[in-house]
Amino acid sequence: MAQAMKPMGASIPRTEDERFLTGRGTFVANMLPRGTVFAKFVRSPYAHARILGIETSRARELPGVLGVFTAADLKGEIGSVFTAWLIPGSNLKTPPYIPLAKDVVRYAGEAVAVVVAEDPLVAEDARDLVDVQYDPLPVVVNQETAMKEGAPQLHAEAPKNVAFHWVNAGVGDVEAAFKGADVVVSQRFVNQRLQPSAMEPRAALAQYEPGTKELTLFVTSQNPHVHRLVLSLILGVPEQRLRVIAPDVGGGFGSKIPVYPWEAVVCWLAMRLDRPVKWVEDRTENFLATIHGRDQVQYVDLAANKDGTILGIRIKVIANMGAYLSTAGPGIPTILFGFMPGGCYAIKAGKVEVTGVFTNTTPVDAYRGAGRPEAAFIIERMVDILARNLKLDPADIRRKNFIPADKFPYQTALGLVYDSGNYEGAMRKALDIVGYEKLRVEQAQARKEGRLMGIGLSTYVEVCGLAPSPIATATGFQGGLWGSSTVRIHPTGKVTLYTGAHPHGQGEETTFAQIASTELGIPVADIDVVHGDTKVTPMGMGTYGSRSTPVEGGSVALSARKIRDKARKIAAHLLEVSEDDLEFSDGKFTVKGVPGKAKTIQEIAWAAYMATSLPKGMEPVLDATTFYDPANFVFPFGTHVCVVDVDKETGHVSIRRYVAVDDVGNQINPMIVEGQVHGGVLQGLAQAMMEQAVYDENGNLLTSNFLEYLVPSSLEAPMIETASTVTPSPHNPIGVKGVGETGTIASSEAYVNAVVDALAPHGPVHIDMPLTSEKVWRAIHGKAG
Ligand code: MCN
Repeated sequence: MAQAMKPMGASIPRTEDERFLTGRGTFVANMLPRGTVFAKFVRSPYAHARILGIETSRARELPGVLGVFTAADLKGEIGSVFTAWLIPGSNLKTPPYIPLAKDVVRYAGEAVAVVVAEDPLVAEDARDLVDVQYDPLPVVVNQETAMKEGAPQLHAEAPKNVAFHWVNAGVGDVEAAFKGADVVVSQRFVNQRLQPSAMEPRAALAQYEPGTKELTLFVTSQNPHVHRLVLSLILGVPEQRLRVIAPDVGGGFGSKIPVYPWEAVVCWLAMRLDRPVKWVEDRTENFLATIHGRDQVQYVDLAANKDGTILGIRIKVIANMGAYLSTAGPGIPTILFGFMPGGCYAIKAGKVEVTGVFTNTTPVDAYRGAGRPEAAFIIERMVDILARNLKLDPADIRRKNFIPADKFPYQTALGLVYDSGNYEGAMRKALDIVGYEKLRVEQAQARKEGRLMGIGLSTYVEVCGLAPSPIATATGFQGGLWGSSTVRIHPTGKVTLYTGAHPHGQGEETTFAQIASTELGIPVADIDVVHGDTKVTPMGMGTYGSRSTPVEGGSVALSARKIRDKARKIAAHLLEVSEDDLEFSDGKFTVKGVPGKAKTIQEIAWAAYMATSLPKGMEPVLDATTFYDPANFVFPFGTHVCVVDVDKETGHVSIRRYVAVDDVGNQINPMIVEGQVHGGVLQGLAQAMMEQAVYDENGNLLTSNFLEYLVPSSLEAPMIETASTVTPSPHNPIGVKGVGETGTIASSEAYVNAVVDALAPHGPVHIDMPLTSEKVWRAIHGKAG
């Protein structure tokens, strides 16, 4: 296919899809080095219990079993995994999370032993022969109950199970705002627990080379360099001898950010047994022992004047952290949540208080949006509740309170500086597309006829592009958050681009090539993007928080520009003109006003490697590396509109229209952007419609398979109409904002607003997610839920 001259902005098909669609991807589960043996973990069926003894002899005796190991065998050779987000001023408690539980288990699914066998099925049989004697302890799964006097205690160092208490007092006087208000509306929300359901569960394969003393771990990771750093610390393996490779990874949605203790165990086993050791979890193990997301109880007050001007917001959150703190766990309900509940509005004062609580449940960490969906949900629901209270139109009240487009950069009451935005522009476009005025007329008619039709708006703003390091470390994050890249032009003019990102479905093998291609004029087809191998890529922080494009992609543009600058010098030297006489376009330096006098970037690459005639003192080759720490986050925004019809008799909700207008700054590949919006919207709708992790009072996860834990299929997916506005970010060299989470952040509240609007004026002010038909039916018929 002919190269589009400006690849940035073109909907080029994803280059990585050929191998994915033809079954040629390389996933850990499919790897089988010679001599591989298989690990299976024995996991506790109890949510809270003392371990009285572990009898392993029957398992050991099974032919083909190489060993059964417990905490006693590890003898402290593997340290605890630790949380990497030590929130300052929060009195954070960090009880140890040891790889194999020793005395007490604290959630159903915690590992107590590991079995290794020549065959995976033998390993499973042996796992079932390990006899663990438990003495069950009282269990608590709900975070509000866990804080009550007399509740079961998980960790001695955390009285009342409080893991931390964090306050964002904001920059305005919130109490004064509430005192001066005409109206205060208040609401309790439950943002339910979700189970990330990536297509590929977790897997790890470790291989040790005694000759070089190098340990290689193939693992389903979103951030292989972070895995290497943490594993080297807890295993004591020197970092330079630990190679982490995250090959193709089948989705993560945040759940493959954390370093899990069992990945360390697999490494230890490979060294101990001197055999490649592989562990692949099945879906039930995935649901029990891979992190969960969300799980907040939120108490919110919003103060306003009679005309709808919002004055202040006050929020108290009780966040369920699960039994232990996962890698980014404490940062989600605090740093990623607690600065955003002011949304798109010029609110003068706000305060957010968060208590993180230990319970006998799977640890909670980042799940697509991670804190920001919980924040957007609050403000967008509260604005609708206020509109209903004041009998104002939901679009009008939003318009009235939007931060005006000419007020950016904008300092918010909760302490962030938004980069750029035009909230009213995005809303106008969405309302035009959906035909808002007409829909309201139709709704009035429907109400007269006794039909339930609802229109829900969500005008969201998100913080993403996770960086910059000084801010990240000031919030207690134990690491810099910058982007990295190496762009290497080979003598033949072909390019290898190494990135610190680790795409696992997002498409950066295509979009990063588009960035480099735009800067260098080299066709996308000549640029290969390499990621995921700590031995060959520059140290990088990975893919999450919709950071790859603004941060890692920003670094790609800067590396390519360094090369272009060097190439310009070589071109001037070879053409015997000054650099100012040169123009660069479509991969060619031409001398202004002298047709035909030119050098292509490929010719310059050759010359740079031959090194026979380079400017005095210049190093050979065209190769540049950049570590890029941007000045600030980026803030994508938009308006989503959901239109629903609700069946009075059954409570069934049908989505009639779903319109998403998103502004992610400049778009590198609009087709990929649209794909991300589609996936994200469906993930947010899934939370609103059906997804929910359910524990019984004994801490058993009732939703431990896909029959019980419902994820949407194409049958539940509505037609999603997408459009965009473009407000570039000034915070990175390519003017981009992230898109990977926008859909999830915007869509749950658009749906809930629509359903609650359909039930108004007689229905309740709020229904907690998921809005199952039963709950909606009960709301219509005035029955308690
Ligand atoms: N893009 C673009 N123009 C922009 C912004 C982004 O063309 N202005 C393109 C990017 O170059 C990239 C894609 O859109 O190809 C997403 O980029 P970005 O917004 O930077 O997000 P990340 O790559 O950092 O991905 C993380 C984000 C998150 S946080 C979750 S969770 C998530 C998501 O991406 N998990 C996913 N999307 C996912 N998609 C798949 N298939 N699988 C997952 O696990």
